[in-house]
Amino acid sequence: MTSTNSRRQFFAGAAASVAGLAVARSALAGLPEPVIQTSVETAPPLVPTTGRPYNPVVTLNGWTLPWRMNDGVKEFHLVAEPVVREVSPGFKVNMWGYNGQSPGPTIEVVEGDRVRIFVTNKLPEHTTIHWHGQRLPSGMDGVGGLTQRAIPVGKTYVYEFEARRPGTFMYHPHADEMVQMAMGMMGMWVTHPKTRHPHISAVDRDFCFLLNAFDVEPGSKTPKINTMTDFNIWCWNSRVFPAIDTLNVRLNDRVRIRIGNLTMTNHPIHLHGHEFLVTGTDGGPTPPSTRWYEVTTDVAVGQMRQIELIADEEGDWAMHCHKSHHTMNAMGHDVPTMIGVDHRGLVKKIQKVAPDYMMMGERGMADMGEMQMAIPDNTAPMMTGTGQFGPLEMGGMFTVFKVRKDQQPGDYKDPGPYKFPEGTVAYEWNGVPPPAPRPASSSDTTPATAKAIKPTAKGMSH
Ligand SMILES: [Cu+2]
Repeated sequence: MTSTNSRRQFFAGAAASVAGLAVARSALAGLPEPVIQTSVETAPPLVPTTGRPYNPVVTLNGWTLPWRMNDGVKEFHLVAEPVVREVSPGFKVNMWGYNGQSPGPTIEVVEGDRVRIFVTNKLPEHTTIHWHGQRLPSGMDGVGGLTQRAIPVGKTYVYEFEARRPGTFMYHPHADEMVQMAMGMMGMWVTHPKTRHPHISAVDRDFCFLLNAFDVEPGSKTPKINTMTDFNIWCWNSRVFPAIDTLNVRLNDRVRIRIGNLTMTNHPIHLHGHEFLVTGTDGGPTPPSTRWYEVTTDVAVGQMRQIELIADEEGDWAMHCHKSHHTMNAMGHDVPTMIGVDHRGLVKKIQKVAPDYMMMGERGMADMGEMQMAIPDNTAPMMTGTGQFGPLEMGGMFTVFKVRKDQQPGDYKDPGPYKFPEGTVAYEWNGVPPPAPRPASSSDTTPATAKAIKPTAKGMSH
């Protein structure tokens, strides 16, 4: 640890001796050049050119942070800073993140790698980074006040440890945590096994993403940071459907999907058309004897889940959080249920006072997906997305797992809508209905009745 301590003193000294912009330059001299990325596209896997080889992951609507090798140590440079994230086209949110984005870049290393991470704080307040799930010296755990002094504004601190066990991890601040996570500060970390691991299979595609949530009032640009549970923007990597990229794979690929949850509630993640095994948790790869097949796995707050499957059914398969209000974008929750309400005549009366008034919801909410209602600037429609058969009426934590025969290995491009083979799509039935079977003895066709309790001027009476 002596090298870390002397470095820290060096940076503190350099920053104290020079003023203004020169401070930053001087303090950053000798650091790995920070790599900044602002594109919302899913970056192709970063194949390692230095260090030990591994099979890289693909971060949905994200990217992997390049590093430099310095005397056998992998050096990364994370810059904590305000960023603007396009959550979906036409909806940009002022967030805090790392290296130009929220979430920050994925960090990929190999089990046994010595890792040195420089963290420069360009936020308006102090921060730290906690390396969620890692085995490391206590002083590198990044808990402000407990294991280190928080990184002051404008300063660079160094974290240095060995990536001791393979698995899926996350990173996030442990200083003013509620605010900094509500603003989008988080990232993924993948430690690949150094050799064939008995509980880690080689896969053809390896995806990762974080579940995160924001509370952004429609029409505004900055998340409300004091929200406890009632968030309204449910994201995968700070994107919402249909702006979340699809997971595109080749028929019969073995696919791994790594999911971390840094929201304030759990998310049952559900995949259509395939069964999967949970092959890893926060604690690393699970022993095969403990695995069972599922189609939904609950990812609780602060947890990571790694699922694996053989993509052996061609098609467009929905993949989403099974809490149906998490597959919606910003919506008002204080709206009364209108199903079954006879409002004929009422709308005209209201429109005399408020000419733009529309009545919705009396037949369900599907109208929301069909009509292009005017919405405030800078927000995402509540139910949106269009497929080859019409509106999907989705939003938030939803995307499509696309399995295609002709998706080339290494090709992650969206192949477009699935071409359904003739005669394999649910169809309208136009025949003559057969007589409905009825029990021979029953002749009573009177509908059931219910007694209503009506309020009177005096109170309730029958
Ligand atoms: Cu959810």
